[in-house]
Amino acid sequence: MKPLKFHADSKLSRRTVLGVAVAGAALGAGLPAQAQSKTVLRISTPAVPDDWHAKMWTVFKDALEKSAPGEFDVQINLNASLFKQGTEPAAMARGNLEMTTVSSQDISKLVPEFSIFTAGYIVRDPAQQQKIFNGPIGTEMFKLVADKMDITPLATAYLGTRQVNLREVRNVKTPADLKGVKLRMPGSKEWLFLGEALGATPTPLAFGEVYLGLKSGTIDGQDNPLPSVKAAKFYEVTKQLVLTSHLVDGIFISIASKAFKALSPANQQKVMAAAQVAAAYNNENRIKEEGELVAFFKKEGLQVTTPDLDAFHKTVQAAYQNSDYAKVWPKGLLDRINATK
Ligand code: KDO
Repeated sequence: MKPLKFHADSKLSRRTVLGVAVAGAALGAGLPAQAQSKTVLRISTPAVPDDWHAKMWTVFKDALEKSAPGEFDVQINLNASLFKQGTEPAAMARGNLEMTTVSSQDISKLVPEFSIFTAGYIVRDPAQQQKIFNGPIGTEMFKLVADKMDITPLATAYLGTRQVNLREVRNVKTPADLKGVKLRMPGSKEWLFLGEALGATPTPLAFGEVYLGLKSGTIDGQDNPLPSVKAAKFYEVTKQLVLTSHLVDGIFISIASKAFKALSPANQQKVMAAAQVAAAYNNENRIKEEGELVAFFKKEGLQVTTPDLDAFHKTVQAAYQNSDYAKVWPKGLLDRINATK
């Protein structure tokens, strides 16, 4: 057997690689034919186990097992244990990963037109988000993704509406009040620009390092939707939530196009249907929980404040309109998004 090589930028552990080798040896040792022909779908996500977009992968796996019994081996890797946050699309392109949820920010690196969905205060609410991505705009934008990234988006999951979450209580009415605040953002320029547009000093950090960053004080705050603030326990190490509602965030359940094309048309349909069931499960639970969490955080002792939303809208929107991002937004797309009701 050839020695196994570790890929420089993957987080594949020795244990995982050896696991594959052992499984291979076991197959050779005579497992039933059906087990040998299972299609492996490796999933990697930074989501923590308690968050809805982590749990939705089990819903995906169960749905697929029901519609195509014994045909798929769905391997769910949470907490960025297989690939680092943001490196999943590259891993998919190399054939080292089959599925993930891709963010608009990660898509924008290769499809700059998509950056319209990274801008604050563009998408209004989760219902509009579903209409946008399940309608003609989604079809056009997902075609760009498939053409330029070799990945196929299957369903749109609502990640939630992002809010600012601070270590120490601060009087935040307008973006000017966030001046000098080291606000953790995920580590790409699209995310950092959002932090800057909010008036803060954006500081890049992977999701898995945020809890400790807040605890130790290397960052002053972070932004995430309320269900993630709960699931990742950020409320334990912060004192305030500022309800800026600056980004109605979405992530796209996606599969590497090569892996998708290798499936029979019937199984393509089943994978797509399972992704949609998973997204619906996430969306329903997340929307419900978002409505309940302010009470929970108050009970936990956090101050929950609402800033001057008009001031935030104006400042953030102006920052994007005057940026290079807006220059590559397809002509008329903003109007079409606004007209989606
Ligand atoms: C985050 O790092 O703040 C973020 O919310 C960004 C999202 O695109 C997504 O990667 C998410 O983290 C993870 O799934 C963890 O919830």
